[in-house]
Amino acid sequence: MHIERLHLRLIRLPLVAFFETSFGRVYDKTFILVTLEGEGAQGLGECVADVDPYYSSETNTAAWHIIKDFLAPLVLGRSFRDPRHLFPALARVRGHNMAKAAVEMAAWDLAARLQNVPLSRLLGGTRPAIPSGVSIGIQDSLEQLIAKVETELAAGYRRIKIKIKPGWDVTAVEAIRTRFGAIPLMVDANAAYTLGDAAHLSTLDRFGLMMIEQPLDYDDVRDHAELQRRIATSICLDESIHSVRAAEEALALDACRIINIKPGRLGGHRESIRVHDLCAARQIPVWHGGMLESGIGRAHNIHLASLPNFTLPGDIAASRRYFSPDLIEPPIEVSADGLVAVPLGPGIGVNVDWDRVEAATVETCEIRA
Ligand code: NPQ
Ligand code: MG
Repeated sequence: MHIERLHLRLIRLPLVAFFETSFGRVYDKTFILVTLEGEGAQGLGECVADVDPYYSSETNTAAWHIIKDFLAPLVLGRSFRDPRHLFPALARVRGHNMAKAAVEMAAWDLAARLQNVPLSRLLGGTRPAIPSGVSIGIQDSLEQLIAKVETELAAGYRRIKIKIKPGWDVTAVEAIRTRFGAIPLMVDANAAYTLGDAAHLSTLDRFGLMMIEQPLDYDDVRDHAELQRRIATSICLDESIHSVRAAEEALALDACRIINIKPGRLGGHRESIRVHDLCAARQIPVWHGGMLESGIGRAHNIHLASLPNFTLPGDIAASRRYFSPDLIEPPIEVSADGLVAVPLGPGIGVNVDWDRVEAATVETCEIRA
């Protein structure tokens, strides 16, 4: 695959409802869409960096600079026999995994289109549909939270995740258990606690949660290992798993029993597959996280989540939970039994509505070999 042109678009889309985590509330989503062109075809990648460096250190402004000034020169005018060769070709640039992932994933889409196969085939996907869960943000009241859970269960989603923070944790979980009983339920703290909160976090043990996601600091492994020794609920790591090596260290230290895979955080599909395979070899289940992606990034996630060790329902829900309309037509839907079908067309296999993309674009940049 010869890469001849790279195009960047900064896109802003309103969210259908605000989304609040322990690090803040957002009303819209701004992201970079990367197009790679070569041999008469195009591949698309969506950068999951945010406006603010609050989930991770990466931002859209930083990613734009890194892609334009450092990653583009490493791929333009070059030929790659296999999209697996992209990530190593970007290794001179330290960090910036979300910027790298956007370029790497566009190359995977381009490779799959050139071979006229669905992306899942190239990635090693084995399942025609994936189990879907939802991530419900912090609400203004317990009544609103209960109403949201009710809506999502009725839609068929296979597990509920709620965002927690100090002051919105035990009471929220208790309210859900009281109203809905033994539904598949988990919590995500986005690093809002410290090891000093271990006794408090252990009070969640009585609720039989599937897991608690990233309770401690965003780059911590050691304290999570200590916390896992002190609580019964399984820890799942998200933010801390930024590389294959970080995953190896977390598993070696028993810092978690489950891992959340996000290709943006790991540098793309190749590194995600490596973490997937590492976990499979150690009987550690994985699931696919979400970053409020548009239908383009969401489609990439669906293809990746079709690999066999993504056994737990992921944060990959229907388009309509986030964007109305989405950038793709038809949008991604969930079936009444909580499954999302893996697209069958070439590449990511979704149909982009370019008029909507144009209307939502606030800045562009084109670079040629
Ligand atoms: C998580 N996502 O698992 C993330 C956090 C998150 C669906 O829970 C803009 C960019 C907004 C990135 C909101 C879900 C975001 C974001 C939440 C990431 O921790
Ligand atoms: Mg998370």
